Amino acid sequence: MKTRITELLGIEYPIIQGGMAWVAEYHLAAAVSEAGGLGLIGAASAPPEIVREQIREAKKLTDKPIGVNVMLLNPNAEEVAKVIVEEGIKVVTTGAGNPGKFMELWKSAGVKVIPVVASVAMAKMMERAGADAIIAEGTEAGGHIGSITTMVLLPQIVDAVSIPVVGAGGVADERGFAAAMMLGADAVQMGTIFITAKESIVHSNYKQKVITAKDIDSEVTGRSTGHPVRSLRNKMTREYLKLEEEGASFEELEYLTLGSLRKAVVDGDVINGTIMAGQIAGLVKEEKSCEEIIHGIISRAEKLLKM
Ligand code: TUI
Repeated sequence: MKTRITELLGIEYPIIQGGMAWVAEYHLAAAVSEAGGLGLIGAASAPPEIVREQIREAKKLTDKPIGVNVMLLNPNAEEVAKVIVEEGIKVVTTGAGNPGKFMELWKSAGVKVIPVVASVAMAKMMERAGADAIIAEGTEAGGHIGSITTMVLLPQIVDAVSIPVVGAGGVADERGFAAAMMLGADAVQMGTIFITAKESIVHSNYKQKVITAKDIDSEVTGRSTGHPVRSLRNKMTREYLKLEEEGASFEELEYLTLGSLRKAVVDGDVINGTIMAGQIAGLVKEEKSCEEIIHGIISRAEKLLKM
């Protein structure tokens, strides 16, 4: 399946893995790339030397292209940006902000830059700044989110820019994939389904929460802080929302969630930890390998799109 994105990135299938904090480490990234998609290491809040090590480990497992996701709220983002160039990474996705100040560094090193955006205005700004493609992420997505749905965001961004657009938020099977392509996307980005991948190192308690989640089981916390985050409902989200309702300060809320994603992903504490996932978790029913996920979606989507 050839699209502008498969051509741009030199990958077999137009499927990009989300840059999920703690989840997107080298085993998952390498497995997604080996299966023909684009695997990414999520730099999240990791120190630059950890990112370097993750890149090197991924390269031991695959010769195919892998990318790095830079989370722009990370105070180490600048050093991470340099590590990416030093380690010869050729594609970067960014999240939670404007990557403008790193554009020159990356472009002059031949790195393809694909910012995640949640609005048309940001998409246009990124195209002007030299982005090679855009990921349009709807509010259905897990983690840090914007406010409009993939269904309405994606076609509006497709019309507003001429670079390729990747659809994200709410995609976990061939129907979502085909729908995004019909809305004008040249690829999709998926996160939630890869949390449950066999190659994902996420704690089994977390995977089980995703697999057993229903359609209405996610909650958005942090609206009051300007950083809304979607995760599965548990004691943590209830406490957070109660504090927000009581008008708690930014510091108080930050303190509650300090290290909470790690707690869920690494320790399997799905009661006090943060279980970031998209609304599509309700559709994810079993653990599969990255190859089964990607090849299954592509082969079934090819039939749907030929109808
Ligand atoms: O970045 C994500 N998802 C994330 S980042 C993350 S780590 C985190 N944890 C707690 C609080 C905040 C972050 C967990 N999940 N997705 C990509 C994404 N980017 N979604 C929305 C945006 C976005 C939002 C605003 C991109 C640009 C933007 O521009 C605002 C500006 O700077 O003008």
